Amino acid sequence: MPGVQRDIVIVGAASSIGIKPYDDGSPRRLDRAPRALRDQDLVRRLGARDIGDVSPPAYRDLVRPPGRVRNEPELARYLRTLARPVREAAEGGAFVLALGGDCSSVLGCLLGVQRAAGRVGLVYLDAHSDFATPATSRTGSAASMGLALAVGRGDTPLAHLATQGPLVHPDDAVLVGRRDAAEPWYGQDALTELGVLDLDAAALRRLGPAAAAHQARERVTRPGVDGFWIHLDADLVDPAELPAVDSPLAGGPRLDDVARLLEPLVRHPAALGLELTIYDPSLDPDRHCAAGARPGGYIYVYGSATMVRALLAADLVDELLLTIEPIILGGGKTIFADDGKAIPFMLESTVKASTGAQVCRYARAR
Ligand SMILES: [Mn+2]
Repeated sequence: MPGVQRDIVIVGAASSIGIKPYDDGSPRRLDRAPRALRDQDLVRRLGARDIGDVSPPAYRDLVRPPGRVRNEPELARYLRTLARPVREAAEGGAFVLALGGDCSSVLGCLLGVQRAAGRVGLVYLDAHSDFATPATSRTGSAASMGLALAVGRGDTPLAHLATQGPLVHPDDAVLVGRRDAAEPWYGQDALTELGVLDLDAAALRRLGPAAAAHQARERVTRPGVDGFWIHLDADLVDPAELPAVDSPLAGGPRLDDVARLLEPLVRHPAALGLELTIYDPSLDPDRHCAAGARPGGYIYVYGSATMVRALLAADLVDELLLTIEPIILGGGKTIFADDGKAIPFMLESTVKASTGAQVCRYARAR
């Protein structure tokens, strides 16, 4: 941003109370994400001021209350608490970087910046619409309703956190990058009906990241809108690059395209801040996903089986990410040379995408 340097304030929204537990019934550990991200030297690299974490009350609704949001009163209390430091930082003119946490933290951030700035717009970057209501959500996770609750949709106090009206008017909101067409319970049918601009994954591919960012920015910087907030769910990034999320969906943009999408947004003077959600360090034991956000940390090479085979033969591969698509008929190429030499790899993690593809990460055993 030429000539303008803004302070960055980092706050940890270290909470998982807005999202369903793991399959074993224990609460998710997204509360560990702010620490894992700070461990990547984030504060120093951004020259930011770190004001620490806002921690939530204990997880109560391990079993979903029928037709309701899990941990509803706890979450309302938590979001109001999170809003305070966000408001203070925004009032001081800083760009707020909130490290989540689950997607419900967008509501606390919006509450904070709305109090500081007035009428706020919202750019919601997510693989999912998060437009379910407590009545229609499959999980009872407020995280599956983040955008809906922000624009006042749903019969719950969480849709009415602001003193008057919704946190964001639907006309001031844009959803970018959703690819959840096969999962109608995210409430996507109501997006256009309510007036939210819906730039889905196909639109994002067609426009390219720079033009999509431009359209989103037009929407949230119209006269009368005093500033805007950016929500970034880590699951926007293709799971081949960033598998450490709870509901991965194949077919997303790569990290460098996400950076191209973000840059014109975060650099705009009306940008109030950004919250990063859903990154789960317990699905990323060696922190390679966290490190992926770090320039120079890794070199990623995408290529055909032939290219992978050549790199493997030269023993230049530290890690293999294989996206395995189920097929009924057909063949394939082997990625290993047929010289009989073993190159040992260990399976580190495996994530099933909603399309049925299996994303497996192997590390070279040395
Ligand atoms: Mn999502």
